[in-house]
Amino acid sequence: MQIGTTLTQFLADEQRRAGVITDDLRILLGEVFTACKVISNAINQGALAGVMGNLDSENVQGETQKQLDVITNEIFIEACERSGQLAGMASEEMEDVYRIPDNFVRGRYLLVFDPLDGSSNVNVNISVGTIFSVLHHDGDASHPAVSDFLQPGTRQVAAGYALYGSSTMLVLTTGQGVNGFTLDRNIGEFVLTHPGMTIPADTKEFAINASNQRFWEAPVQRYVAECVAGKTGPRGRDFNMRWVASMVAEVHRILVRGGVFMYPKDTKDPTKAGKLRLMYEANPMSFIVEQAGGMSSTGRQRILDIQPEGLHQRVPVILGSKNEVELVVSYHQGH
Ligand code: AHM
Ligand code: MG
Repeated sequence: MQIGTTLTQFLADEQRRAGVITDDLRILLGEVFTACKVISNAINQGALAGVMGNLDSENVQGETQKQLDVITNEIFIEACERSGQLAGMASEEMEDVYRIPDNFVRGRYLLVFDPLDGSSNVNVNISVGTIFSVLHHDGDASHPAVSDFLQPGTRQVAAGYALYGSSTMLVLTTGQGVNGFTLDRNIGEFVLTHPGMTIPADTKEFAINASNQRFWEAPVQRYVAECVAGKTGPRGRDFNMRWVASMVAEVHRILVRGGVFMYPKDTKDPTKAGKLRLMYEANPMSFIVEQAGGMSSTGRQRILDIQPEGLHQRVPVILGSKNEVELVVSYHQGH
């Protein structure tokens, strides 16, 4: 019987091969993967665990928290705070930086995560995910400040997501391409199933929440109208549309078969620059997409180049197949 390459083995091989991964990073990522496995089990239990409801609380974004938002955030903290490699963590579910308590060894990394992305899907049994990003920490390990986290996406050390779909997958980049692993529940290990993932440059599939159409800007209106016009329009071919309402599932589909995902700037709420959060949604996903040969932009700027101004900052996101994203960006020029 063939075991295949486990994620643990893969990282050890990569450390020897490319020398980018350190022992410390490997240890930290190991705890992140453990957290994802625990979350996978929790989600898999579904209604049996009795934790599918909403809480009375709101997170820092003013969104109603689900029981599982809070539980998955706690799982991540518990698994990762004892890694010995972290100075602090930040997440969608916590307003402030989480500093590693005094009773744990601290390290030189920062971890940013969205523990349960697409959580509106969880009680209808549709795919959800976890997104994470690892940054270096050069400052005081006992007291990391918000400013220590505000590094542009180009400085990410590693980024990845877990997708809790019909199978659980872990997709990872450390800046040497993108690899996908599937959780083998019989042995409790992620096994390499999707080596060297790349995004086709062209696509006939796009993803956008069409209920926001009246709020879109002209460049996005134009792009979508041209896709919808299909064979008889300026694009000369028919397009398909998908919307899962889970960015992890959306990005995963694009990594497997190409496509464009857009949560663009709109006029729905002028106080918000976009829907998705830069630090723990847009940046890690943009790192992965670029490493897979795709492109990621706000429409006006490469996402990875943005200098963050806040932990929970929102940005417009247009990512996926290179030629299509370039086209959407070209429609923004001069707008
Ligand atoms: P969440 O992190 O609160 O779950 O929100 C992020 C999600 C993305 O996964 C998804 O792309 C988008 O929000 C869905 O938005 P909408 O509710 O407009 O369909
Ligand atoms: Mg999210």
